[in-house]
Amino acid sequence: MTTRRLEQDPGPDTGTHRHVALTVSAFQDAIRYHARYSLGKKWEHCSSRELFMAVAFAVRDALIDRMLETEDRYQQADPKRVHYLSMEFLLGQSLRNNLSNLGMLDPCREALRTMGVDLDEVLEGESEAALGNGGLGRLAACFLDSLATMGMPGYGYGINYEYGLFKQAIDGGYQKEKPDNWMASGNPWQIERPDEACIVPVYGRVEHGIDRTGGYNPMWMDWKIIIGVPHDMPIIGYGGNTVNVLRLYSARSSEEFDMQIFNEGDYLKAVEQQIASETISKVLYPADSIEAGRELRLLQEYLLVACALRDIVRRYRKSHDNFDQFPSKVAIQLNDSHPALAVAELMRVLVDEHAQPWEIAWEMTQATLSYTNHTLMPEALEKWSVSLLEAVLPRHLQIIYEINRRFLAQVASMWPRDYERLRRMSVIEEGEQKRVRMVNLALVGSHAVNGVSTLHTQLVKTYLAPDFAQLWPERFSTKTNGVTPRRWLLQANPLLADLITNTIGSNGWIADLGKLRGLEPHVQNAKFRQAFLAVKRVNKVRLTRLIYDVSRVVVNPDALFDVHIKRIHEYKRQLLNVMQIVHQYLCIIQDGLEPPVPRVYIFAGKAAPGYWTAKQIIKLITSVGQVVNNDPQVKGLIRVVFLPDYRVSLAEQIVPAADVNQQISMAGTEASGTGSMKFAMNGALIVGTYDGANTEIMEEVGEENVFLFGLQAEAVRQMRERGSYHPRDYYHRNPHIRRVMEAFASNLFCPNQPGLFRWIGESVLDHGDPYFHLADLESYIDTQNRVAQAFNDPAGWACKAIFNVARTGKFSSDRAIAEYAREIWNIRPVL
Ligand code: 26Q
Repeated sequence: MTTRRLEQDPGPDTGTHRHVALTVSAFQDAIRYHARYSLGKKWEHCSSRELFMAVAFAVRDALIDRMLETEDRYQQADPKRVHYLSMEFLLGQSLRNNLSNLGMLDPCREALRTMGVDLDEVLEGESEAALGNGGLGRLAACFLDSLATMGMPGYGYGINYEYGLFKQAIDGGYQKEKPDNWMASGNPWQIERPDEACIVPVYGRVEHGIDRTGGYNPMWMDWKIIIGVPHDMPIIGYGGNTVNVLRLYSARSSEEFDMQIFNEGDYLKAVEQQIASETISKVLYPADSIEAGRELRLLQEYLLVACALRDIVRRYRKSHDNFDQFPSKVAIQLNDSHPALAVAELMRVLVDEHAQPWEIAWEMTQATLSYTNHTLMPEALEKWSVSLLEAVLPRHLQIIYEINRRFLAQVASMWPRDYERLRRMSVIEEGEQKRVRMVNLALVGSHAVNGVSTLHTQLVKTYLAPDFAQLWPERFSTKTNGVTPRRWLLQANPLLADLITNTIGSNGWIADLGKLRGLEPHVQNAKFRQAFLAVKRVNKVRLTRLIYDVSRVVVNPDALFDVHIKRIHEYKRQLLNVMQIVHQYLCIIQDGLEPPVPRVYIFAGKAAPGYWTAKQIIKLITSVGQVVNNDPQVKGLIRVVFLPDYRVSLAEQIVPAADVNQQISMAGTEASGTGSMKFAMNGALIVGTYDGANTEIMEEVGEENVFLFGLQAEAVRQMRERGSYHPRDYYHRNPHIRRVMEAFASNLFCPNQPGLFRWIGESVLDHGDPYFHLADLESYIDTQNRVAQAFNDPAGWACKAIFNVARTGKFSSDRAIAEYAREIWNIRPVL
């Protein structure tokens, strides 16, 4: 009966519609069809997972039509295209997003309902594409969404890891890692294209030949071969008019090459070789900072770069018979320095394979490439030993040396005899182990370099690459991160989305987030504030159930939900949060001081498997939770929960239910932070330091609607440089701080494992507290007290929360992509 209404549903109002949305009955037919002919079953006999596959196949058909239409449109217009190279794409689940962007969420729900099936259960049957560690990979996913939404010709290039980021279980309070075999039960979104496989030579040696004209003609010989097989994932924009492609490569062994070994009769060796090649795309590296330097990682990076560039050049050559227009048709964005080998590979392709003169090739390379920096932490900056590169990519090493020779000559001509400067700027780090600095390679090979927040860009220019910023000031810019409001507001928080649309009187905000400002006049309306708080309450009740299901802790949905979810890292200071919680706990049980509002502290996050301290922090959080949650003196005023297996879909459930979110990295360490933006859109207030994008969020939403505290980056740096930070001074001066530290030493939280948390005192008091916990603890405690006071006034709190929603337009990834498109890529929508 709803069919007729849905047939007339105009869908999202984003311009012209070339495609007709599936009606409810057409949807049912498509699901039955795919259950039968793609899965070989009657739909009535399908499990939730199988129904997910059937629905996904039905949706995929619609995506493919639009993908082919989009490519035709691009062929016609021959626009400049951007290619986003990233070792990580943290997509999460796709079905809800694809349905929503197609405008088919309601018809699909209705189709399934009449078949007696609940869409939400079907959605849960999808395994997540966790092809990333955190911020950097999720940013790439948001950017793909925005590119497609804005009708921009943009392609993602990445690795099709067979195993995504490990799954986290909590066992005895400790993290246990389990493999994430996410494609084991099939992946309906990927279209494998074996006919477009890319042959990638590695290892071997360079023969120094001379060509017919007497010129130098290096020959890369005796290489081994890896095959990169593309798997295309359609990326649909909001409204469904544009479907771009994310191309992920799987490593396969080369049968022809292995045939030689087969013919030589060494069958086992041939199979071994085959397995070794296929290992390359087996697993995502689970560390987001600790330097790896491993050969397998290098092969992964090269696989991505070689396949992507081959594809880009091939497509360009289809419609152009020389390279004159290459930089005006092709932009390539390097997501951090991980794909920086693209600098050497593009030079190799142009010079060795397409006989371009070095100077011309270099101009084109620089004009094509641009680089985004995501971190200042020295241990996260990739450097490859020259000896490893020489073995794996001998011709690339040669090219890197030549790039460096010419570059340093240029520097030397500007700053004669400034050998220190040459040493700092060189792509090659000298020392007992010579190493290639991937950041310097990316800087030298790009025409544009950007940081991901205003503060971060400033720090890149002053501390990470001051010499480069002096040499090429015009190349540096900031592109403050953003997140997609489709996934993080429209889909994650449908109740708030509906309230916003009804209040503003239009859903135009979905593709133009600045329109959320239209909420501001309604802040004074008590009815609206109540409706807003009611939505938040529903979301909190839902999270309350989830918390009980996964951790058996009962929490009060009327308590303040205080959320700290992100990778576990010392610089992100989950430990500072725990110190504050312990302080509150001791205030209750020792001083009889009760906080003005009950509070639930919610943590989630993964620790890199080799990061001892991060894993101890998880154990600390779970241990404090054990004691606090079971102490009758606390009377339920404090709850501490650690939700296992933090991932995109878990964030989608937590973010809409948060009252405040913790963004408390040591100032100067978090490049941007994007979680904060998702929270702000969902009406959660930031408790944060003057770091990353926090200051920019404050500037947008208003000082009175965030809680910022602590030392600023400049102060931290000075204290570090001068050696003037002495954590023991804070310990001796402040009895509260002393009491917290003594609690860790006293085995209060580890009665059965004495000494378990002694490392905290050792790190903080004996080893100088490298992340300045004690320096910020006092102002943090004050701030958290102010938060509790403010939460006690629901009307005042609702105003603050609503201003956060209304004023976060800037933090849409659409704005970020518009800036990249205009200022770096020079691309335009093709509508
Ligand atoms: C390096 C070497 C070997 C193996 C892995 C890596 C590696 C992998 C991932 C190094 C770093 C990463 C990820 C970094 C990251 O996520 N950075 C975050 O990027 C976000 C988007 O710009 C920012 O918001 C965060 O502040 C930043 O921490």
